[in-house]
Amino acid sequence: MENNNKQILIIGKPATSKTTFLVQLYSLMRSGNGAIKLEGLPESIKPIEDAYKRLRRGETTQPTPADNNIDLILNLLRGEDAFTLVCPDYGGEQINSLISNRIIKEQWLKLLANSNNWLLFLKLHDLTAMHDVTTKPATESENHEENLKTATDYELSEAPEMVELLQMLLFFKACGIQNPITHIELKVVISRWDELNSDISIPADLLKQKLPLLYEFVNSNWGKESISVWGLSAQGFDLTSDENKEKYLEEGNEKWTFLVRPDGEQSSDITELLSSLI
Ligand SMILES: Nc1nc2c(ncn2[C@@H]2O[C@H](COP(=O)(O)OP(=O)(O)OP(=O)(O)O)[C@@H](O)[C@H]2O)c(=O)[nH]1
Ligand SMILES: [Mg+2]
Repeated sequence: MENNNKQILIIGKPATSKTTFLVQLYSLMRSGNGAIKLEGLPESIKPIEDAYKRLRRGETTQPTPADNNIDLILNLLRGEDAFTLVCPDYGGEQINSLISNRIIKEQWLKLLANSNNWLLFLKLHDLTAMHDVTTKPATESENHEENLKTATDYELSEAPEMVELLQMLLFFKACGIQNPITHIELKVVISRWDELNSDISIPADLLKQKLPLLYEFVNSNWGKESISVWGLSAQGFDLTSDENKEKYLEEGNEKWTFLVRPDGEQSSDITELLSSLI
C-alpha cells in the first residue's frame, strides 16, 4: 500500500458551492457510502467546521471570508489504495479580484504549482439566456430593453471572464497552449444543478448552450482525455423550507447530494469527482 499526496484545486467565484461541496464530500466519505472513504478522522476540519455544523442542522453555509486560505487535509482510501487529499477552501472573492486586478497572490502560485487537478465551479442557474436575433425578431422579446441589458452583461462578463481566468492560471503555471493540454486534468463543474430549469441533461451540452465561448476554449485547448463537464448539486435542493431542513436533520446532510456525470447519468457518489486522482 503506498501513500501519496494529491491536491485538487477548486476554482470558483463566490456562491458557486465550493464550501458546500467540501462539506458534503467530507460527510459522504465519513459515512463510508462513497467509493472513496476516510481513513480515520482528520486532526482538524477547521476550514469547513462551521459550514459542516450548519449543514448538519439543515442550515446553508455562509460565504467564506475573502482572505481565508486554509487547506483541508484528509487521509483517504479507495479500495487498497491510500492517499492524502489536500484541498484548500478560500473565499471566492479572491477569484473576482484575480480577474479584475490581474495580480496573483503568492499563495495562489503555490496552489497552482501543487495541483494538476482543477475543478472549475460555475453556476449557470442565474444567467439569463440571450435573446437570439438570428431565430427571433428582437421585438418578440418579452421585455426587449431588459433582455438587451442582460444579454450585454452576460456576453461581456461570464464567458470571457472565465476564459481570461483560465488563461491567467495557465500562464502562472507556465503551461503553454501550443499543444493540447494533457498534464492538467480539468473538470468543469456546473454547480447548484437542482436550481437549473433546463431540459438538457448532458452537462457539456448545457455549457455549450449557455457559455459557448468557454465551451470552445476548453475543448480546443485541452486534450480530449483531460477535459470533462459535470453537473453537481452539493446541497440537493434548497434549504429554505422547514420540510427540506427536516430531511437533512432526519436522514443526514450527505444523503441528498448528487452528481451528473458527463453522459447525463446521475450518481449519489460525489467522490467520483476525485476518481482521476488515483
Ligand atoms: N439549491 C442549492 N443551493 C446551493 C447549492 N450549493 C450551494 N447553494 C447555496 O449557495 C450558497 C453558497 O454556497 P457556498 O458553498 O457557501 O459557496 P462558496 O463557493 O463556498 O462561496 P464563497 O465562500 O463566498 O466563495 C449556499 O449558502 C447555499 O444557499 C446547491 O447544490 N443547491
Ligand atoms: Mg465558501
